[in-house]
Amino acid sequence: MRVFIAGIDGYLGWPLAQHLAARGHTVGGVDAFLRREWVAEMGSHSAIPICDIDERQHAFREHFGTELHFRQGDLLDYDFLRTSLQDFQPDAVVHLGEMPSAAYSMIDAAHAAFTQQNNVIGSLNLLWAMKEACPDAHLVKLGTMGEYGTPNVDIPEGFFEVDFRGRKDSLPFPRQAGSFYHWSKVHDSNNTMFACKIWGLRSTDIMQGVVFGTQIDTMEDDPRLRSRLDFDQCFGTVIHRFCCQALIGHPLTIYGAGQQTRGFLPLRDSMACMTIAIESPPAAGEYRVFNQFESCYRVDELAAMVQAEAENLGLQVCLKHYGNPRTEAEKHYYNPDRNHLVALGYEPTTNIRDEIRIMLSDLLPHRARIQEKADILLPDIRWDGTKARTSVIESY
Ligand code: USQ
Repeated sequence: MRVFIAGIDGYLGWPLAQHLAARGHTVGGVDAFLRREWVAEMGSHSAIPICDIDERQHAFREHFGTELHFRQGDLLDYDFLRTSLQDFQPDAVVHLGEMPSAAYSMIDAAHAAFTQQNNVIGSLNLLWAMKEACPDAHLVKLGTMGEYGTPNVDIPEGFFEVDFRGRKDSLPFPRQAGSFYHWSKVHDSNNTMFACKIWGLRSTDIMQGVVFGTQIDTMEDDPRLRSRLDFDQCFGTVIHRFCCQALIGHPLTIYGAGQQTRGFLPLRDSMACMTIAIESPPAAGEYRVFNQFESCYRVDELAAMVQAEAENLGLQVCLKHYGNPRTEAEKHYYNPDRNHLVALGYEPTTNIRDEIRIMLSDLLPHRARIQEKADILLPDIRWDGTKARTSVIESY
């Protein structure tokens, strides 16, 4: 198949390009390198050094014996996007080209507006560009489990049966997102569902949990094939931050009670799941939703697992509870379904402890890079709009 990846230079995009090429697909994509700029704006850098796109293309050719078709540009530039799709003629388009951080979207009015403009209008452009340039292609759209929030009932995959005043229907499950970023994904889902309905586009909307990990099999030990790994308060997700903190002797920053529960997924499983979606497209006009995660964990359980694995490496690790900069439920019910991918053949590949161990040993040589940025580890972006660095809560 010909697969076009929007956001091909990112944490997920770069390994996905490799994973698909290794399976014999032709891969192309676009990127405006904004992720590199946002992390720099946070005063940080990737813990794992990454190459520029020229070197990445070179390594790609060497390893997979084929070209990575790449163009630099922004999804907000409609003509660029439509022409890129027109020229590449994809069978599938994977949309990873959005601003992915909840915290970044909560900094101030400008960052909230940027997030929604970038994500919602970029995705809308992609829908129109696909309609005009490749209407039969399958859109694999990266959404987030965070669209659903943390309701006090089970979470189905996108839709649920409603029986109301004697009539029944299958309706979108209510969305209760927890940041302006997560709401941007809800708006995308609505627009995608509508485009499938009116134009006959086909789409898989992936509600993905928090992805973690440093490796997929194609990377072998070539540093040019490695993906980025962030640890700042915006672009570092919780397991990544805990692993980086453990390596430099910083307390693991559990926000609040630490009983917040989320779905988590190793990077290699994320690749496998997106590939399953790509290789089993829906019918024209169909909009389907996959919940994509391996297992659910509480934040304090993750901290304990990182601590145990780091101590096996001879490191001393302490866990601390900090005032939660976010407005979120710290103790809640969480029971999402994930049956659609399993029905199509998804089998979890690794266990989380093994993956944490691999991450720690991959990050170990880069301790100095993490240490260099140790002063940006404690968050100061708060959901209430104020800005003050959080501190330890002794009462937990
Ligand atoms: N957390 C801590 N300490 C930290 C960092 C985070 O306790 O140092 C807690 C947060 O309060 C939250 C949980 O860990 O309860 C997860 O936070 P996160 O930053 O790892 O993930 P989140 O903000 O939810 O966003 C990430 C990705 C986003 C994706 C989402 C999937 O950045 O792109 O959409 O995970 S999900 O969480 O299922 O919505």
